[in-house]
Amino acid sequence: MGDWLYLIIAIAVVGVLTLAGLLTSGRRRKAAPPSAGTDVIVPPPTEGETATEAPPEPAVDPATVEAGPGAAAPTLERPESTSSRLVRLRQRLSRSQGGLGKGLLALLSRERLDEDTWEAIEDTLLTADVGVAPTQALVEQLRTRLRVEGGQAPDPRAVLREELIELVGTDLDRRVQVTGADGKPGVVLVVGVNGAGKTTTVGKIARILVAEDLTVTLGAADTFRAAAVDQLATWGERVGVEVVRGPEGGDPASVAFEAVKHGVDNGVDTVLVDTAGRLQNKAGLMDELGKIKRVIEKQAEVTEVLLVLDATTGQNGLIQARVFSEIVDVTGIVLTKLDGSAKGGIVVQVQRELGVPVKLVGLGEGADDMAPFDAAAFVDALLG
Ligand SMILES: Nc1nc2c(ncn2[C@@H]2O[C@H](COP(=O)(O)OP(=O)(O)OP(=O)(O)O)[C@@H](O)[C@H]2O)c(=O)[nH]1
Ligand SMILES: [Mg+2]
Repeated sequence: MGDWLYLIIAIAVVGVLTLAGLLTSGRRRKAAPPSAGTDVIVPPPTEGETATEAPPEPAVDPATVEAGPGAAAPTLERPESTSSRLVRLRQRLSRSQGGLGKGLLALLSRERLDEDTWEAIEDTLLTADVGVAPTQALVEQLRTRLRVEGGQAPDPRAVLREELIELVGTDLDRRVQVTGADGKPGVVLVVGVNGAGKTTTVGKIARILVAEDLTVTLGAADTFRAAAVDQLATWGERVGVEVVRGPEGGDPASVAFEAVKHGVDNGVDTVLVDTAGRLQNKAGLMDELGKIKRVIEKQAEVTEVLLVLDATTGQNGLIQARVFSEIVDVTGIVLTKLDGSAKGGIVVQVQRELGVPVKLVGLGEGADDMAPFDAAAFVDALLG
């Protein structure tokens, strides 16, 4: 009798476990699309490969496409929709940059715009990193337009808004080129100095693209630190995006090459390539960046080179910008950490310096805290 009881209990336990297993794997299948959330491991380069710019061989073998931890993630996150993100981030921009706008407005609204007041306006602009030449040009414009010549006094707010929008620029193409031609993916290369926010930017852009129903592959071409690859992999896993990675200390150009090859072979819309942080004065590392771009272009055109600049670094950011643009032909700027800096004027300076538009702004550490840059929206946030 006792034996029977044990047998029945054993059968019941096995039955429940099997059922539970079926349910969880069923849920997993539903949560992760077949190609999503996997890591693609680039085989270590063969001898001598790093020294040449020949496309790394062999191509990713299907056997090396492993199910990464992402495949086991029970649910994928749904990135925030564009409309709700923009409303939220405009408020945040207002919070960090509002002081500048309000300060200027208060000065311009004084009864008498005397020399002291104009000087204070100039100081306010310079403090916000607008830069000397743009500040002088703006003050000159404001002086002319706000001069009371009989009749009615012009509205300082309207004039300031117009002039600021003009200064930030409305005729620049700020779209990020994320799709390619001839059925190939768009390739976005993300570069910048250490800690500027590159990996975060890659992750945030991936989420924006996923929210827009584009397919994405990430290339972890920061091979210096294992942690860097894991950081990117986590971003990918959360939204079911594949990450192509290489061995630690491996050749970043081969990882970039394999990522783009993987994107081409699988017909994805966009390949985003994260790179290691590098100081602009380290020639070897800067050369490596040039190589990464050239090697990618054996597979597909690099449609966008985004330079990530930390808005809190001020003038130093401008020096970086100049050197990076000489090496890789920067096509757009991502200004990060604007939430932690009142110096939004850097937008004006860096665009002048490079002749390249600010295309995206980072406004927080949250996963969806990135917005496309728009001159009018920026100025409106400034003026509150
Ligand atoms: N507040 C704020 N923090 C940000 C923003 N963007 C990035 N960060 C933070 O900045 C830190 C560095 O970001 P990473 O993306 O790791 O920077 P990185 O350029 O990839 O760094 P390296 O790979 O080490 O060169 C992280 O703590 C991010 O959360 C932003 O827009 N606002
Ligand atoms: Mg990084």
